[in-house]
Amino acid sequence: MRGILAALIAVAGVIGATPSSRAHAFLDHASPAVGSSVPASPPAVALWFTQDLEPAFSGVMVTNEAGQRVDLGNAQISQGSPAELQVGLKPLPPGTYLVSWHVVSVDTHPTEGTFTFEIKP
Ligand SMILES: [Cu+2]
Repeated sequence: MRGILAALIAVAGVIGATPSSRAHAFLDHASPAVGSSVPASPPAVALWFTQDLEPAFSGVMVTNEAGQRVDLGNAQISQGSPAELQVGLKPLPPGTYLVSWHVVSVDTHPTEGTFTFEIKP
């Protein structure tokens, strides 16, 4: 038992010493900000992740309350900013919008999530 415990502590020590090797691409922040209200239709949604992204397997979609897509379908990793994903938006009326993202980080780990923002009336 004591041997197993020692081994576990040794493994934990190795993992703790190399945090970058176990990091995945999680959403760091976004514009419009997660859960925020904005006064006018933004031209695009931008998402910044905690790790660089694999362009071929990363995307983002924006839908309105009726579930209809309102983005321009042009999601792309920003040039010179490999941890930033952007997608253009149609001119939008006031309402609540759902941003759904899925990305694969350069360490090949997939992550996904959603958040909403509101355009005020
Ligand atoms: Cu990872």
